[in-house]
Amino acid sequence: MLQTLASSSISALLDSRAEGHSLPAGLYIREDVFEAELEVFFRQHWICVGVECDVPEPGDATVVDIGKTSLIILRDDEGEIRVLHNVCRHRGSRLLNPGKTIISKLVCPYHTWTYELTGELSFAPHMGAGFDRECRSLKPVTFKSIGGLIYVCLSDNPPEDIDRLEQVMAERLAPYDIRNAKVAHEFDVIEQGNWKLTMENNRECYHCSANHPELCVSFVDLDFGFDPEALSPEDRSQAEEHFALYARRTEQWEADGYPSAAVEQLVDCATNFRTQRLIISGAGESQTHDATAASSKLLGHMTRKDLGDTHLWGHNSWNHFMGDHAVVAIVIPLSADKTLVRTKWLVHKDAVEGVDYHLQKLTDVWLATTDQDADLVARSHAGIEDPAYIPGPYSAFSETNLDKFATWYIDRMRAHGY
Ligand code: 3BY
Ligand code: FES
Ligand code: FE
Repeated sequence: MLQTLASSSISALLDSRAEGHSLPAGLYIREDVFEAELEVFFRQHWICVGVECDVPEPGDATVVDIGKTSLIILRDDEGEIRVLHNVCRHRGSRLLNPGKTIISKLVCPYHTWTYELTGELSFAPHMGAGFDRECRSLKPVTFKSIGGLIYVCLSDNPPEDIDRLEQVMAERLAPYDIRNAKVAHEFDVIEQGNWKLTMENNRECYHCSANHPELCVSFVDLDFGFDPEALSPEDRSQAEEHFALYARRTEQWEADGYPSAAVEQLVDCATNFRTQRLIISGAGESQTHDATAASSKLLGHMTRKDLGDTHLWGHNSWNHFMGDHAVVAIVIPLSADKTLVRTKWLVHKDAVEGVDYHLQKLTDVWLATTDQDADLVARSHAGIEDPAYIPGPYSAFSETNLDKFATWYIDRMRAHGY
């Protein structure tokens, strides 16, 4: 009963989670839990909200909404990225609507207060002689661009352990030059499920062979638990084979100057991430229907197609950086049972559609995968809403990262007073 009862405290729900098991239902379905999570995980932690190449030219702007907060990401006249709150300093009106636009100044539709692309207020009619424009700039948002991925933190005390992510990924992402890539395609889906189910689903490939025929052409599962005690003899020998293969490929890539070994910060931390250069199966080049590159112009300064897939997760994103293109997925919770998953496909900025790449080959694997995952998340959420749901055990073979996610989730809720 405790798992759903509206009267039990969030703290009691957190207490009731059994180690090695999925979370109690209330943590996935209750609106009060959802509101608490928006504050803890989407304001007090760093979140990924976009890529620099969403706004490639001065005057390009895009609006991203997270809960009641609306952010303007833009490129100013000097070519610098700015992230500003989408709240007029007069009486609070929204300045821009959601989505992408091109602007020379930010003009509030209400009473035409006008801001430069830096956020400075340059025009405010009829405000009288004593009015000080200088203290009415748009509020800036704390952000970092890590290799072209834009992370924001809405807290006054952003967690400092984003430094490790920055230090590791700046080097790993440099050859892909994501800052100067082009967004070839973007696709939004609203999954009918809780954001944690979206993230859990992404952190395992236990479901892949039964659900992702297109992705399985190129994707090799990455999460094989390696606690020999916990594994059956069959799983143990499969895990040993997997680790041996990874050890060989990783050693070769690293000898060639491409950092590849797994780096993870998944528990006992605020900023949750994991990266590893993954092996691509079959033709080995890219996540396409036949595992060959979709774009003949490689990303950034890449000269090889055989460098696998630099994989990166955060708690609201997952990314795959391959020789010819990258897939960036950003997760924004909308309500306890609705989650926006925004997927972007990036190619070299000079790659021409129809010449260097075809949109269908570029996007079809992840469009299919995204659709399949949306269905799985909806099924999972619906089952968890059923009073018959009881948290079930994670596989020690292929779901160890889910257990780490649940542990991190509970620790972070506790760290923020729950
Ligand atoms: O991290 C990813 O994007 C993959 C794809 C399928 C499941 N997941 C591990
Ligand atoms: Fe923006 Fe008045 S609310 S100008
Ligand atoms: Fe999936």
